[in-house]
Amino acid sequence: MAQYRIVSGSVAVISIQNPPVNALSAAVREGLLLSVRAAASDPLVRSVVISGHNGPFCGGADIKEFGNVSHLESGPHLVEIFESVEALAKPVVAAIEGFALGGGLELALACHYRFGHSEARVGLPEVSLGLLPGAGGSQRLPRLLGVRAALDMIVTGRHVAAGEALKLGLLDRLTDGNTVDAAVRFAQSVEGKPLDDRRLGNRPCPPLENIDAFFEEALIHARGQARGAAAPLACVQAVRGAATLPFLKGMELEKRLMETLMTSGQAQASRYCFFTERGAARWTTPTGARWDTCRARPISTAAVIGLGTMGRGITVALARAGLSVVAVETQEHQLDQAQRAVSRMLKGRGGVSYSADLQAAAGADLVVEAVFEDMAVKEEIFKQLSSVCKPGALLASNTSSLDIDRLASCTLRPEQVLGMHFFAPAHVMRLLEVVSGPRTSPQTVAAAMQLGRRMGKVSVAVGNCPGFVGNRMLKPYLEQAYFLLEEGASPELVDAALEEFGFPMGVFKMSDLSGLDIGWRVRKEEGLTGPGVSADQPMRSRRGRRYSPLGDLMCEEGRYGQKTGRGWYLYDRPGGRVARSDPWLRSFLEEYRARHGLLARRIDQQEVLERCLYALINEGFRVLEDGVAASPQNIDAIYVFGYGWPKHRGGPMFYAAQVGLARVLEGLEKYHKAHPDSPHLQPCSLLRRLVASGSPPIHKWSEVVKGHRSQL
Ligand code: T1G
Repeated sequence: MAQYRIVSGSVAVISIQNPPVNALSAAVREGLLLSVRAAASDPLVRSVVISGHNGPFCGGADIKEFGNVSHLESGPHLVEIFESVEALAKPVVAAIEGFALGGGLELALACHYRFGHSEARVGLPEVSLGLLPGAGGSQRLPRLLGVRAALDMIVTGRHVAAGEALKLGLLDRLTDGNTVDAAVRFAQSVEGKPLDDRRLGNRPCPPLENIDAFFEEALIHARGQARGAAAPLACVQAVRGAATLPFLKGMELEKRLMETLMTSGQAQASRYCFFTERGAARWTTPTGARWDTCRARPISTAAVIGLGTMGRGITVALARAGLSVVAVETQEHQLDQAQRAVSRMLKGRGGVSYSADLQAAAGADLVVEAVFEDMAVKEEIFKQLSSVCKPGALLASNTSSLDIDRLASCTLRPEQVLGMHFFAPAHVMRLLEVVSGPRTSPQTVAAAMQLGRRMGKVSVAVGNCPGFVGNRMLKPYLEQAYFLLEEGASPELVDAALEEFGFPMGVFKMSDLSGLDIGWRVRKEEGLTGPGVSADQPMRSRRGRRYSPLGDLMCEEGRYGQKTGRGWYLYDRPGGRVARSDPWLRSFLEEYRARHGLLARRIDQQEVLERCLYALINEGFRVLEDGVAASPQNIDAIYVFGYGWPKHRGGPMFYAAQVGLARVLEGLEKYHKAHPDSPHLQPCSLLRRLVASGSPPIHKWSEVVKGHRSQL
């Protein structure tokens, strides 16, 4: 787990061995400490180089050990090991290739010198796991870089490329060659030199002006970074300790803060997110074969049909992944605009050609249709693509909810038809729902999943139903928010509750951003809106279930949201971003309630959260029951990476488990009793079965779902 060898007569090279990322497991920690002690006591050794075996230096502490106290307690602690490294009387040089992250960078900070490959990257991403650098990083980094630069790295958790790290003083030397060889030569060159000023633990933190004001500001900024998250605040406190306390006192503070975070529900949720992101890629077919064992068709060329906002983003995402892309738009003016927009987003990078003729898609390995969300228009395009495109070409639709199998029926190649549902902006948002219809082949899904990974997406394979998974679950969430307005809440109250929970944007601000008219168009297509409602269907019910026409009425007033400068909030101009309360809305809601005999009542934030989130979670159980998602973890990956669900809350299904399934069931029963005309509040039978079977942990839910038809 830590290889030890002597090279060039006097240099001990300690190589961390724990593929794939050389994580600091108990065995590695054991081996590392023994090797450091061996180097200290070996009279032949005059200097030491620490490296990572087979590429990466070290990906940090072994996350798989967290939450497993016996593992964490077994083997020496990182703090103890790093103290031994720093105290060594012989120079220790870190040879960093690939990455040095978390505890890996903290190890490098305990070394006296840091040598990096020019392609390497370093960082302290613990905050994204709901933690803080807990092995001296919060105390050593400020002493090396100064408080500002160190705080930025620790609170954001960002990876820093080697060039920047050199400029910051985080790395002492860079090399394009073999990092270990270069580090060995460097180690020899510093043998016998004094080490005291190389020991960061001995160094005072560089002074900072107006320290109280600085950290006050830093706390406000950290609070805004992830509402309700504890880790960013603890990071600020730890760095403040580095700036104001002696090293050992600062280390005690770091230890206390780390212990609090490590045992918190937020760290558990963030860790769960880390693994759900990676687990989603391990899609399995109904026969249990993993998609990455399916022979996936290689995709090197693509065509995008329709160059509106989504089509442009998809074009950029594909080009950035190295594909050559033909971007097709039949409307000339739209084509010109798109060409300029895409070139801007690609910053002049090539790989994209443009055409107004669908025929240009003939040679593509994959075609992504991204035209107007209208089934008739899409069906016509799939009919043409079926005859235009070469045999074997995959035909994907970016539709956000329409029936993939109906599109497949318009072609002679239904097994190569699928959905690739990108999220706006498509070149930024990480989620990709890969939608398979009943006739889509596993190879087709596998090809899309692999392409998604190449684009840096979190690809999740889902089944075919209205809204697939994400948008299907969003519907009851939005519906309950509208009902709460009818019952007395304001958009501000609802949004404040959801933003306090941790969403970057509440449901009404989100609607204003995406545009109220989008949902209005879908409801019109479904015959739900406005004057078309028949006499026996009063304004507030459709097909026997409660319906709120509030969104329709807002659209009839031309209040589409940011794009028209007015929606649930007021903006300073069309396209404005800053939401302000609109007095008009208050009287609009009062008149609406009076007209429909609705008596406004006081609604608290707890009810807002339960009504909106439990309705969404309940639909998630229905999605599992229908076999449209392969696991609760996949649902959570969809909501964290596509819908802004706060990572420190894990995802809707993880959150349900954390709240307690019995409590969610009880809440749904209470609200369904009060609102029997809202079937989304009626507890799903799978939830009942899980509670009846003792609310097993989330990774065991699939045993209760087993036997259900799977669409994957
Ligand atoms: N521990 C355990 N397993 C890890 C791991 C880690 N630190 N990092 C990755 N893996 C697994 C991962 O689950 C996957 O496994 C496989 O390695 C490949 O990962 C004391 C407390 C390093 C940039 O936050 O950012 O140090 O799914 O697909 O795309 O202060 O992994 O194949 O079974 O992501 O090449 C801090 C987390 C820990 C780094 C590589 N370190 N990892 O990306 O591969 S806390 C981190 C990453 C800490 C100290 C604190 C990335 C990567 P499987 P992958 P990749």
